[in-house]
Amino acid sequence: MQPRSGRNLSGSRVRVATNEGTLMSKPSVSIVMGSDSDLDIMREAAKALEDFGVAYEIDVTSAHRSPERTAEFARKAAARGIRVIIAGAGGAAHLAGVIAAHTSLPVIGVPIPSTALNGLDSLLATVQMPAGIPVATVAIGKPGATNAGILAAQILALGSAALAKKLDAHKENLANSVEEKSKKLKMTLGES
Ligand code: RP5
Repeated sequence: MQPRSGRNLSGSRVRVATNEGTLMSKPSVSIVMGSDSDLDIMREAAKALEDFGVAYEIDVTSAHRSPERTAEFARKAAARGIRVIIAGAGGAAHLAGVIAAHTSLPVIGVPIPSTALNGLDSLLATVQMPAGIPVATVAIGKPGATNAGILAAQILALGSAALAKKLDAHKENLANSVEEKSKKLKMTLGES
């Protein structure tokens, strides 16, 4: 894998692991969030992409506070080589939906639990899209952000056998970890 560099939210350069394939040689996933206060959760999507060697970019844009910036980002993303967009927002979470309205790229929405309603508001705002403009909405918070990263990798894997292989290995690792837990549990309970 070739390490590449990108920029994090504070503008510092970060190293991003990439694959040899064309799809992975420059950021093919864009992670955006409504506020820098969402970063703690959205970082999990970035980590998942790093685990699979998928290059990504990450930034802040808001459906409400910077509507022009958000629309421009969405309209230009495909031409820049982005293949999947992951959008996280909290509260009246319209970011993923607004982005989906301006692009035909697949958009994955991550509901952020950032208000007194603990993410139920964000979940409903993100998932309840009108027919015609899909947003693939994942679970609230960190598990959802992780799954957003994995789902983005799965979409890209349709065109990359190497990435598909990594995703298969991921599933095997999960199954193995359950076997380990089962053995441990039985030992704890004195059954083996
Ligand atoms: C949303 O409002 C953001 O996605 C964030 O989850 C929430 C709070 O934003 P800040 O007030 O912390 O900037 O638009």
